[in-house]
Amino acid sequence: MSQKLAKESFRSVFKVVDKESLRWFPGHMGKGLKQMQQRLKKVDCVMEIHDARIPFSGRNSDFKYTISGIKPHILILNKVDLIDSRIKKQIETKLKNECEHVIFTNCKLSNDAGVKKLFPLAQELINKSDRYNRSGEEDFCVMMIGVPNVGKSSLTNCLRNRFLRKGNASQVGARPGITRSVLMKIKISEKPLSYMLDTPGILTPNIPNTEVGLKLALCNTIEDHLVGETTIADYLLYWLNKFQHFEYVQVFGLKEATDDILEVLTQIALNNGKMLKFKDPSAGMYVQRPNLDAAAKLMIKSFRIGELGKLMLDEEFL
Ligand SMILES: Nc1nc2c(ncn2[C@@H]2O[C@H](COP(=O)(O)OP(=O)(O)O)[C@@H](O)[C@H]2O)c(=O)[nH]1
Ligand SMILES: [Mg+2]
Repeated sequence: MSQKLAKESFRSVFKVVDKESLRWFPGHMGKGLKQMQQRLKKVDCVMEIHDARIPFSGRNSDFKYTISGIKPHILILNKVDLIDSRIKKQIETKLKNECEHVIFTNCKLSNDAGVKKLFPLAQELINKSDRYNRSGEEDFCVMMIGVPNVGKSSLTNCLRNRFLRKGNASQVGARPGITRSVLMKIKISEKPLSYMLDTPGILTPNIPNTEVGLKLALCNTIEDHLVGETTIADYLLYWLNKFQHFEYVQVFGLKEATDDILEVLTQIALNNGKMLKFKDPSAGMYVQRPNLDAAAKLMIKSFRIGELGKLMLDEEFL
């Protein structure tokens, strides 16, 4: 059976057996959001960071009610190294009515073009804005926000390092002996004097349905154990088949594309020597079977490090 022919035999929807297990997050942010709203008052520009593999899924826009139309807002799509660069323009166009300023970044790259653009853009937008309650302040202040694991800390470090590399040796964030928790701001530019809040704001992902939850889990934004590795791996397989990304067949050493997660996990376990040994009382001897949980972890990892191709999980929205 060829991979193309196999398409008809793949699942057309992804069914999750245990609906209760899908309550991954409490639906509200409560105290965290209130604190963030307080901090937002002290900044001139909000840098919202999200994972480029899910540009339309999982973003939490609650903060917008505080800043909408008041403070400049830049949407940063990080981990751009993991998607096909040819679709960047399409993503940007699609997001235009939500956010005018979209920047793609790769924090793994020193001197990344997107990272370089960020500060000049923020300064330009702040200069154009009326700065609301901060018009009396001379220094600029920026805050980074986003859901877990999208790269807030990495980007903060990139921006800090860029500034330090320019020969600004003794900056607030670079002095040894100062505990991070005491630091409130990191200087990222001298002229105009600009700071970034040291601790990024962590948003709770927005999960309107199961598929968004599973995409967020694949991108490591929800902890794996909350969803279950096998469920995440099965969703990945479903998604790869649905969008005809068959690189996995070769990567996992399969004979052909399949919709059967047990078949895939068994093969991955065998390839990687992930076996469980246990005593079979009826036979009175030790037997081995594939460790499917370990295999599921390996499968998810393959996706996360880009082994299965440059994949953008929101493909259906383009
Ligand atoms: N491939 C890739 N990985 C990244 C990038 N930026 C961050 N990461 C990785 O994503 C993970 C989460 O990053 P972190 O900065 O801790 O995210 P935070 O939770 O938002 O602060 C880490 O393993 C980083 O190494 C990027 O641009 N590309
Ligand atoms: Mg962090």
